[in-house]
Amino acid sequence: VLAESVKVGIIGFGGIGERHLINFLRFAPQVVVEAVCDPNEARLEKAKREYRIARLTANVDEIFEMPLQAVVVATPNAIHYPLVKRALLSGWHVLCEKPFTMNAEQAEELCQLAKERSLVNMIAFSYRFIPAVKMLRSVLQKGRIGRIYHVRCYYLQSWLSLPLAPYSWRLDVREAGSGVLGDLGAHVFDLAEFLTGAKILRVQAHAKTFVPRRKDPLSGMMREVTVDDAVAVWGEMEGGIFLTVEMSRCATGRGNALTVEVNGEQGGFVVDIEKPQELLACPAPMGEYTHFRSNFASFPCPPYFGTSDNYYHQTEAFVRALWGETVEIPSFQDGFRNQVVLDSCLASIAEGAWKECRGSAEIL
Ligand code: SOE
Repeated sequence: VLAESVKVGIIGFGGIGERHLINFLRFAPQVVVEAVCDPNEARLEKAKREYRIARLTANVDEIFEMPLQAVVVATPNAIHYPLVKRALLSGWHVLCEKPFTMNAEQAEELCQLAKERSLVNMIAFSYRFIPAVKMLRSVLQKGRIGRIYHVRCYYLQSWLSLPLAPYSWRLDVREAGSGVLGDLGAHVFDLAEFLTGAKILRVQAHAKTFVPRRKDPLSGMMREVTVDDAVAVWGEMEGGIFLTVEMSRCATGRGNALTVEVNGEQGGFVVDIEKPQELLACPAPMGEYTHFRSNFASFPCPPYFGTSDNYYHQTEAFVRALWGETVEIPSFQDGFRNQVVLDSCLASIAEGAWKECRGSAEIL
């Protein structure tokens, strides 16, 4: 799409915004992070001091007056939709953080807008770029493991285990949309569909908030937590796949533990992102030798599946797409699909019932 030097802006310069920036630096001078926007002056100061970013602003309106070709939206979830919309209307290519939007209607609108304008559109489903994920996808695409019975996932973190852990925007339903469901579930549901190529058809979800009030470090006041701390989901996927998922930010002892296990007629596999370059596998002929002990063996991922730096590979994919290369990226359509599943989980939590994940047909 773009030949010479691409000028990129980053909106939202928290931890993940900075990580995007660091990775873009590896593609300089063909890609230049021209502008950073964040309401927090200290963060802007950091962008200036440590990365020598030319244009800094706390006013989001100003960024839309700048001469950019692409933008990363790495803000709290609720403002993804208005910012991505403005970016697309400005004719900019977009990499948006997950979860894409606050509901599937918003996601569908952005999807169509990006399509109409033929703009590169990507969602930061960063774990697609883990070597073991790529390897398992390749194995499953070859179809040699026959029918898939189970996709079993957990995504566990512990940063909210302590009741004294501070309040943040991630705990406000108006800013985040949900808790672990959108934050961690977005990755899990994307991986379940990406790995198997099967869609999640219906879900039943159960949520829990363990710590209902936390201290806001900005005001010093206690604030109500309006999102979930933990969510369990089970579901039915295409092909009769039995999906089970557990997610928590109160899983004491866990750092960023995301695993996906797939059990099929002719083999079983486990991806553990804390060991990004190995795939546990039990190929069919070995399956009958379990004898009440699991017999997975570890297979190293070949170098062509990339390094363990999945965020770098994510940026690389976006940059290649900007350069007009044919590269498979998680698109806004994938973000829309994901949003349909998240919406169905939220409805299931609210109503205590199974919910269909409809909406895939309209635009896919
Ligand atoms: C915080 O929970 C967080 O940084 C998420 O927002 C990421 O998407 C996840 O991959 C790691 O944890």
